[in-house]
Amino acid sequence: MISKEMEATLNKQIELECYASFLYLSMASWCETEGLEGSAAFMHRQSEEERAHMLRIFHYISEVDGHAIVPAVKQPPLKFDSARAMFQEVYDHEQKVTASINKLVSQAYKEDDYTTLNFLQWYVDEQREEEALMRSIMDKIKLIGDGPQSLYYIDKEIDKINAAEAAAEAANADAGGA
Ligand code: OFO
Repeated sequence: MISKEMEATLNKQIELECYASFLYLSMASWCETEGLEGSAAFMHRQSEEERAHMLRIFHYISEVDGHAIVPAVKQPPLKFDSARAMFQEVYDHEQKVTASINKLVSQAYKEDDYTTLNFLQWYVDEQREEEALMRSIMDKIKLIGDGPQSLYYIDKEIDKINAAEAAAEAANADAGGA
């Protein structure tokens, strides 16, 4: 059983994760229109991950006898100025998600809600990884540059990251991990 306040804050987090899933799906679609196939595949993967993040909270709320709420659909941007601007937006959004998770953690502490605190630990780790990943992409873009001639190379780099992520996930699944 969680407090009504905690239920409301967790439902807000569902909204944020759901928006991230739609935002990254919209980015995937834009990448496809720009011929950035590696980046499109990467964004599709990110979008799926965010949906999984949303569902994890959804099931948790139900498990602790709360009411998980499906949020209203907010349309994300359809176009982006450049690959660099798009990845910057991803990084900014992830930082916003991290700040929101941190607030949830502090609320769980204040309420002595150790079950939720324990549940949130997975998100704390996930956000650290996500931010590091996005920072490394931004660093690569800075190194390569984001002029029209550089786009091909940026996309290849993103494709490599995508392949590495897929391999890590497969290895994790084989090892019986989450
Ligand atoms: Fe779930 O917000 Fe990104 O990782």
